[in-house]
Amino acid sequence: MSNNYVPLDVRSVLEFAEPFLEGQPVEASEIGDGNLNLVFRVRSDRASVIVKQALPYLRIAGDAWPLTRHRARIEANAIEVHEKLAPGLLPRTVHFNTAMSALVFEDLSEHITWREALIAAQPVEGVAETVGRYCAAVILGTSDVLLPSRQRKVLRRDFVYSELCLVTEDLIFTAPYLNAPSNRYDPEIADEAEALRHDRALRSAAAEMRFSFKTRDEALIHGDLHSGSVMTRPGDTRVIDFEFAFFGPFGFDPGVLLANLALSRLAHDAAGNHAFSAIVDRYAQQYWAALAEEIKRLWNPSEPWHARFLSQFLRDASRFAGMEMIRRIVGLAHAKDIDSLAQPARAVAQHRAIGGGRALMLGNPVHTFEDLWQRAVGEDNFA
Ligand code: SR1
Ligand code: MG
Repeated sequence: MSNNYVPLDVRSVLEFAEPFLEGQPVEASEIGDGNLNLVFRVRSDRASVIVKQALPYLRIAGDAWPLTRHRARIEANAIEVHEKLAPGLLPRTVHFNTAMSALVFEDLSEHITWREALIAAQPVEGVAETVGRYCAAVILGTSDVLLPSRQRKVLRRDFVYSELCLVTEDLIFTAPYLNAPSNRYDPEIADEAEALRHDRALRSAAAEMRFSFKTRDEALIHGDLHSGSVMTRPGDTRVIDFEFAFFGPFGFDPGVLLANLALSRLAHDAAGNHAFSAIVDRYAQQYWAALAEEIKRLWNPSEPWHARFLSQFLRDASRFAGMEMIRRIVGLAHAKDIDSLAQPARAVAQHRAIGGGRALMLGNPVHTFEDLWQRAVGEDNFA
């Protein structure tokens, strides 16, 4: 990696973005969520672009958690693969600068993240189905189901098990079940958070899922497909943020996505916004139905393995969903959907999320999407 790297700021990014912008850059603002990277919007009087730059540390944890900037290269490589399989569903990449670990993208200035729309109870039609089709296309299209073995093995070599995979391993599968310094939780649920560490069945399920995450290199997955990794406006939805991409298990992306929808649903329930809860239920159902439908469309529907493949996929997704729900309550990175609630609603939603996560991880295998969803958001789960 080149030594010519310097972190950009709102002044230096003007010069950096100039070649990619119609007109003279006049203004830049930092718009990132603060977890990992610097993200700037740079404007001229006629146009705007987004510049995303990797920092040499995990921003949310401060410079005490160093990370290489290689994730920018992983993101650029994954975008290349995923946009061929799901054309039009990613932002257009304008440029990748290796030395600066920076990507320049088209500015989706009229879009907001799906998480923001969910928090604001703003319905956006079509988003769930689009994300379902995206998942089916990239999961099947980079797996041995559709990609010829030799091509797949060549592609596999470009995606190492990266440092960000280690971050996921730690934050999702390990830290919530230990007294880890990175954990964060409200005092109102401290007893429940601490009980996770003494729950042998749950710790064993988490260890098993961590092993799956590390060893099942089934498809080139997104690796961090929560509702903040989706940008939407009426009629147009795009998937963003590919730095966590790696060859991993089929069920991980759908599990993470469904978990984040479940957390939104629990937040709206706790706030008494039942009309929007019903909309989130519909999104979750539409997401899974679109994914299953697209799998059928892409794969020979008379393939005898098809039905068993889908059931196994759903079971896999349900267990990863359980892990994601728990870590977004007691781990380092929380779901704003729930954290933005005032008490006591926040603790109610957190309690139900831990219960939903446990039910998904410890219950009998789910058979239908409805089983999965009922466990994730049901009122009668144990916590
Ligand atoms: C790396 S910081 C914490 C979280 O933010 C990312 O979006 C991933 O979800 C990660 O676990
Ligand atoms: Mg992200």
